[in-house]
Amino acid sequence: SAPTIDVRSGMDVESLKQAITEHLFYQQGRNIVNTSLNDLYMAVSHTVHDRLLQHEHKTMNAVFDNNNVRLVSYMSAEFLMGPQLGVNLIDLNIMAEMEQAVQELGFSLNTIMAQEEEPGLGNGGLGRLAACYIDSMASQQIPAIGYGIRYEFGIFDQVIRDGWQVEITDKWLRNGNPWESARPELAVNVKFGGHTESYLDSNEYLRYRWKPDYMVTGIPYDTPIMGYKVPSCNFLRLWKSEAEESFDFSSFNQGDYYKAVEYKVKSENISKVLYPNDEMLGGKKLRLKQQYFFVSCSLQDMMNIHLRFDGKPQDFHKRWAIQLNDTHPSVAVAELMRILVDEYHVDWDVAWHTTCSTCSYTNHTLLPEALEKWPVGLFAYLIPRVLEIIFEINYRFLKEVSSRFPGDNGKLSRMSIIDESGEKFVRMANLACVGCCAINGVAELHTELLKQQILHDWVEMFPERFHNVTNGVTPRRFVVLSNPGLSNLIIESIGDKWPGKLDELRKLEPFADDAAFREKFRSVKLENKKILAALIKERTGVVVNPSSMFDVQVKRIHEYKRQHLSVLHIIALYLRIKQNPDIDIVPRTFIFGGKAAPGYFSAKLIIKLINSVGDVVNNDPDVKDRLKVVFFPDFNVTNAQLIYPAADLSEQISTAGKEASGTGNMKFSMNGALTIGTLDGANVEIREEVGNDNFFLFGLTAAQVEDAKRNGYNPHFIYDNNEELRNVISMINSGRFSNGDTNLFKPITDNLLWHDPFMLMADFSLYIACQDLVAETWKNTAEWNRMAILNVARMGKFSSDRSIQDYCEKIWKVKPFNIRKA
Ligand code: 26R
Repeated sequence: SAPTIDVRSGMDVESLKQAITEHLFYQQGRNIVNTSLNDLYMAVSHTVHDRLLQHEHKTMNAVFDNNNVRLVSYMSAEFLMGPQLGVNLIDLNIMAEMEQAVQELGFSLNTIMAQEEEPGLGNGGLGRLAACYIDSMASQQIPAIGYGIRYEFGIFDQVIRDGWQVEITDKWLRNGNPWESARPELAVNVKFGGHTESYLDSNEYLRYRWKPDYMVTGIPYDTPIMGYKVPSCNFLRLWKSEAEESFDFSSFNQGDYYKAVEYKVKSENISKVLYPNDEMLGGKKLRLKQQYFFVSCSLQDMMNIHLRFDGKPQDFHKRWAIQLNDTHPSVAVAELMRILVDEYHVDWDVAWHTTCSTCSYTNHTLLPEALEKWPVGLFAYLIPRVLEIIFEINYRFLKEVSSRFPGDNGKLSRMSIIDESGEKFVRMANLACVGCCAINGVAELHTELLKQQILHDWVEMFPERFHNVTNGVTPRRFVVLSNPGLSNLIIESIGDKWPGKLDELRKLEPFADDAAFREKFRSVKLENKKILAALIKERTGVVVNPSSMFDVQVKRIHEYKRQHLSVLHIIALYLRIKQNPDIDIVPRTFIFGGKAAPGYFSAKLIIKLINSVGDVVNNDPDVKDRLKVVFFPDFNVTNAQLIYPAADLSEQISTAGKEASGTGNMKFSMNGALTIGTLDGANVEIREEVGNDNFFLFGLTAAQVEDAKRNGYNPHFIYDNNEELRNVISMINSGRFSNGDTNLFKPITDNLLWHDPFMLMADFSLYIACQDLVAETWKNTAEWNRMAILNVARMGKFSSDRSIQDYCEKIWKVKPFNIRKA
């Protein structure tokens, strides 16, 4: 019988074709014979978006019909979403149908998907984690909203010119965004500047009100977030800032048109651009405005939702669990107090109980320079009422501290929300710790170090608040979508339940000993490497050999992550070849990728070093193509999806104790790369899971790093006593990689020899020895693939579904909400 075509919701090929054709005509004004690729991408995406909206609508109706659900609010200044079309097709389970529909229209789905400009609204790990978590919340049927900022410009695009990073503005919205819907009817206003006054209300209670200088309007833009093969669909709600319409300048400055335009520009600037991290933000007024803007918009929105359920303001915590993704949204603690106390006249103590019961805080870094603090003066100027509330919170809190720890003034000054050691600052982590019922680190080691180091006082005060939730990543995007070859091989062998239940991968273990399976596994990897090799050729001009070992380090460029340790290894190998051109050496392709913060000079110089070493090594005839060094430009989610599946070796070589968790480490391992790594972050748990024999471990432990520093670490002594290391450093200083310029890389080598805060010298020989073992192992193909298959089989723990279950049980106390049963 003929298919019944349902243009808006049909999932069969005919309906999809019809829907695409109609969107193409009525939305893009094109027909299939004269369409551009982008118009076609838009039409396909709108077709998918229609179907998502129906699920979103049903989910929200079911949730709003049920008075007892607790919703999760995941507040994050960053959501590094990556392209949307592919994952949505997987979640809706219509990849094959869409492939066919598009093919019958005369196009290829891969080409259409490649057209998408990803929303790069994050820097790296923290933002990508937020994206994995909203994916998993939907898949676990946890009713949740992701709240953040709709940056007009996301993380900059990176191009490489003459080996240096150049930053290009990310105009991700220029061709339109088919995934979002503006919801102007849900707009809210946010106050800035001005002063506060007290007054007596009708019951003669002393109250405070805030008379702002101006207000800014937040317009929400919603993007549906579909669960994997479940009917639930949540959404991401991002705020765009605009000028408040009713604000009447003429009443202040008669007809001052230019002043009014200036106000409009100032308002729109708030959501203009994402700040790169690793940059000192001390005086960045706009960044604090961004934080307060999106937090205030989100809390007002959440209160509106709560009131729609007929909730009382003081019962806010029964409706909402807020997760603060690092301290960036931690002003929420004070803003929620302001809303409850000033706007709904809830008693302070009741409001405080509500606030603390609502909020939880995740810490993502131990690096002291990333601990946010804002000058008190800036707070007073921008959000004066919020500062008063912080003072009141602090006053009451410090009384509690001094009664618990009488006479301990050190503790008092360390735990105070206000840093009074010099110029006064508001310490955002302290605000979060005071006002949150749960505090967590992102890997076991990280949580332990947090408790011993930066949050030690807080453990003594509130031991029950501390938890660990080890990070995870979504296998839908990072295996099913990125690596169809491997996915199909796994499905052939153990069925297709694993993407929603990653522990199922354990069933692959026996296949590690099956020579025929290993051969198929090897050939999938080889195909992935060929695809990447072609892309490398296209993007960098470098020709690489797909059968060489792909040794990959992709992540933000940072000294603590030690990309330059890998460079020292490359130079050591190069020297071995120069000293003995016929040496038997395992052919390797070193692939680097990652952005450096625009103001982080050393990180940018490391990029230049990688490219400079590549120029020499790749073109030296003595090397005979046995070593290649590639810097893959513009590492982002789209490129990442092509890189992880093609990796043989994953470099996770941060100084022990510095990487909070890492999540790239998980993505590599799930795709069958072996890891060379230190005992840092989640590496520790990955090794535990995959087995010590299937992980290349090297380097000092976090405790040894601390000891070495305490006992007067002397990098130059190590250098003096290691000939290979001396030769490597001399080669850099000789100008060999810099056309004879002996100064270019001096900042790097001098720092290593005289300071070396990240202990490269201490770990160098251990790393080289471990890399030699990697090479030996690679020579035994069967053994290598056996280990790689066991890595894939044992990664179940690192699905973000497991992380979300942990948050639900330990922290949010929420249960899955099955909309079919509701
Ligand atoms: C305050 C500003 C300077 C700033 C610094 C650092 C803003 C943002 C960051 C990014 C940090 C917090 C980050 O991305 N941390 C990473 O979080 C990941 C997810 O938990 C971890 O896997 C990763 O180890 C950690 O570096």
